[in-house]
Amino acid sequence: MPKFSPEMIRTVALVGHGAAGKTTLVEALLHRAGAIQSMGSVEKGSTVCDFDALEKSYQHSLNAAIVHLDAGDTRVHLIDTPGLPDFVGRAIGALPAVETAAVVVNAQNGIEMITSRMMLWAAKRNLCRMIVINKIDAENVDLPALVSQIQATFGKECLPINLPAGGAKRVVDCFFNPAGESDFSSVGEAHQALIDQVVEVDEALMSKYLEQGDVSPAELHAPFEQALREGHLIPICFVSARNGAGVAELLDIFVKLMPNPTEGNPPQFLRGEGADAQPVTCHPDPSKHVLAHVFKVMIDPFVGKVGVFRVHQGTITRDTQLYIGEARKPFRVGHPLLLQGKEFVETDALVPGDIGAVAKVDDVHFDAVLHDSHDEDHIHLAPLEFPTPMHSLAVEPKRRGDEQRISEALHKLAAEDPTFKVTHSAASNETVVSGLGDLHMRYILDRLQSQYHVEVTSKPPRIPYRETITAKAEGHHRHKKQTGGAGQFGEVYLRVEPLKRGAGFEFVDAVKGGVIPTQYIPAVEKGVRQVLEAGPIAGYPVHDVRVIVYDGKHHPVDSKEVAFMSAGKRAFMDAIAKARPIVLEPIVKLEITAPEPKMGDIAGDISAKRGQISGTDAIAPGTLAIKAQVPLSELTNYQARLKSVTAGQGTYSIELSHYEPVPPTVQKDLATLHSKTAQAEEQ
Ligand SMILES: Nc1nc2c(ncn2[C@@H]2O[C@H](COP(=O)(O)OP(=O)(O)O)[C@@H](O)[C@H]2O)c(=O)[nH]1
Ligand SMILES: [Mg+2]
Repeated sequence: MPKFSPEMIRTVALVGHGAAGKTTLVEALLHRAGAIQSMGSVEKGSTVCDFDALEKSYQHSLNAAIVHLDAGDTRVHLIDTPGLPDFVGRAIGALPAVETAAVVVNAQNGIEMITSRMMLWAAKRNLCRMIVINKIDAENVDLPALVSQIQATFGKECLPINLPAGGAKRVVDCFFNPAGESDFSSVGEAHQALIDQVVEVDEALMSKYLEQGDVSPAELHAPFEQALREGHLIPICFVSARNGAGVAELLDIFVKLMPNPTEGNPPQFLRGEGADAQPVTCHPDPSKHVLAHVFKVMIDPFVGKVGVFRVHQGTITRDTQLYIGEARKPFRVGHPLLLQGKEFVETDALVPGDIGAVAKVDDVHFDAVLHDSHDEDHIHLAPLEFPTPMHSLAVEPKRRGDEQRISEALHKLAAEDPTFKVTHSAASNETVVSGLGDLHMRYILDRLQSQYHVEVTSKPPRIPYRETITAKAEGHHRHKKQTGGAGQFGEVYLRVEPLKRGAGFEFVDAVKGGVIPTQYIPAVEKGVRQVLEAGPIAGYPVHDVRVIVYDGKHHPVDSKEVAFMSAGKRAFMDAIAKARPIVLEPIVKLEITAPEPKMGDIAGDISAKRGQISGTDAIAPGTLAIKAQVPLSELTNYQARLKSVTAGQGTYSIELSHYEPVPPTVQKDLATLHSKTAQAEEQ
């Protein structure tokens, strides 16, 4: 029998902006629960969660780290996530593993970029949310103002569940407790406000409350969970990870108030893809079939591939045979493992709510569903939305002969990180790596060197322009060759039509009466697709085009695949040339956070970069977020630019928005450059 039933488990991801104190807080919670003897520190590189060599040298969490602790009869799984914008993919990835997102706010800095993002992402993922205000011990913090700012930003459903007391040396509960002394506000009023908010989800309880003036904590439990599930209540609590104030109380809140796996919102499992996907009900029941979701993959040179998963249904024991996704080959779990930072702890069984790991399973991959029956085939979790990696570098080996090793290492790094992509650009023959920012890229290059012992040089890649057409046109080509023996013959008539931006490519076979025999149609399509890779104007991929092949001719002896391939290719090139082709450029959503007085300069700079400002928000007193749409090609080196404009006080993020035609002068330059390169290659 497993020691813990799902009702005795809590799962919490600590999320929020970098330096809010999440890693230190996990340390304090582990210490409080007796899981570690003494508290480590981020500065000394001695915490359980920031165990990676690069985390120690950057003094920032770069990965999601998983720990567990036992508080009385309850097991609490905690996920410490990185808060730097560049590493936010690993925080988003951890959300499906938990019932509760605890958004940690730095009392000194107030609401920051990742605070707001995480509040939103956690809500989108249907998680119960709470806000933990940390560093209440620090100098110059204005906690009443911060609470008002939180309520103004995230809504009046954000309500204190405890309050600082004794000059931020401790906290006083306001949920179970209707009276007491606090540093500001009033315990009585906070208690009242909480109950008012909770009873709103339960009419019967509401009338009872209005009649009798109070309800017992026991009666409040179910509506409290419901209010959390519906986002109708977002409790705020106070801690100092440094002096320990509120840490025991926070643990108590996790145990007594936050949802167990049967009380949280159920995971969004689906069967089938796209619009046909059907929701699959999953029960946090240890006796049913296993359903577990891999939310993190680590590739360790010594342990091999490690998949970290959350169990949502069923029980995994030493003998369990598991399948990965649709794979037909089961693997044996061996010993189920729990994680404690870098340590693996063997355990007997993992039940719904548990976060565990399997090591040395090569096929395990990020976002995989593990199951123990083919009834669970084709099940996957509703896809997560990650920011699109837009920060790219073209990389080249420093030493000749390292190409293969570098490519393997990069693909391993990409398997661990949903916001890191490796692509090979055929147009420019470049290996391009993309991530969320400069720091992310530096981390990848550091990992290449420290873990995989390969070095690369890097430079800005070519901008991923696209080509498309703006009019319908006809194309024709007759391929005929008679050299010695058998000839080659194929003739193709086709039409091209522009498609909606982002629609991609469509190939329509409208040939009647077998004038092009069915077996040659794939060859025609293959020829057409060759042109898609490198367009006619400047050699960029062609997008958003429909090709309709409607007529042609064949020859009973001389028709061959090569002939139709060539005819398809030439006919398509013929059609594109007449279809008023244009070059498109990527436009990104740029969001900059900076002190208010710098906004004038930033806005001027954006206009000079052909950008358009779409809005500004006050996100904290004195700090504005400015949103704009700017061509990616104008943002090469923007990090350095923003640094000089804001004296190092600005941060920004970019995300792909859409593609737009380039100005005619740019198109002309790109075409000239392309024909020069093409000439140079021919010589
Ligand atoms: N004064 C004060 N400093 C803290 C507290 N918690 C963490 N810190 C410091 O804040 C910095 C960032 O902490 P860290 O745990 O790495 O934050 P994370 O990025 O959210 O994980 C470190 O220098 C910590 O020592 C706290 O409660 N009070
Ligand atoms: Mg951290």
